[in-house]
Amino acid sequence: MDLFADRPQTLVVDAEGGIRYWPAFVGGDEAAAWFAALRDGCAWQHQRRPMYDRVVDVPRLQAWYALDAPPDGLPLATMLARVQAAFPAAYNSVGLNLYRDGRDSVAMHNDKLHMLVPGQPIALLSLGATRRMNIRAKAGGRALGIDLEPGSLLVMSHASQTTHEHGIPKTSQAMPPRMSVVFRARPAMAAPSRPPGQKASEAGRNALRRTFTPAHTLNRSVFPAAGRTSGADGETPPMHHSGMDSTSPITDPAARRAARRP
Ligand SMILES: O=C(O)CCC(=O)C(=O)O
Ligand SMILES: [Mn+2]
Repeated sequence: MDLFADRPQTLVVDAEGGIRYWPAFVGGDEAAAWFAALRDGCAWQHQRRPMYDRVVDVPRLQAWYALDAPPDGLPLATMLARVQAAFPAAYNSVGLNLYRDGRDSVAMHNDKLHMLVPGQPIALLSLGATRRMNIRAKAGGRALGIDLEPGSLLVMSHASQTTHEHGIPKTSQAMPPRMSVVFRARPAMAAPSRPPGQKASEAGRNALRRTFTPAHTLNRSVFPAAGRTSGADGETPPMHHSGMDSTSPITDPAARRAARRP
């Protein structure tokens, strides 16, 4: 039995709370129910973005919602209330990542600072399969590997995004789907907007659907494995897109290798 499962463990220390990991933040049954509801109910998108001289598929599915207008039928409001109770903050946006199998990943990155309200944390709930996250100080040194269990919560300070990078590497192990549900406080100009006259709930449901390829059009199976390539990518707030890129290219050759399909 993990004696520390019911309270947060500090992984990185800084003046804003650093990076904390709470393994059993919610129970297994609840985590499984949330996973199924979000897997089946989210408007999953399969994004493509330029990288160097190519356009690559982002190797995971993504969905985004404004928290002032979460769509009906998803457990996002309940999840937000649980996160708020433990780590109160001005969360107004949620981004979801669906890793269909071990070939899906997110390259080492920090979340975009200009898309975050200073001082406000990022709260990341994990559901589905356990996947390893690497956390590495930008100053150098060994990466810390943390297995993100279903029902766990990882809370990263805004400050930690200036000092550390994080990523989910690919794995050759057989891997069922895994999801992360990431609550953030976005600056007002970055929050998803809705056209005049559109109801908030409708805007939340349709948030940015129009700008991205719906996952179901790729249609290989329920969660298509088609077209996944490696590459630098990271958190992507599509509500703010001049092109499609959201992270700086990875220049470290080791990190680039790590981002490739095994
Ligand atoms: O899926 C994860 O645990 C990491 C996701 C992430 O880093 C992001 O969305 O920015
Ligand atoms: Mn991130």
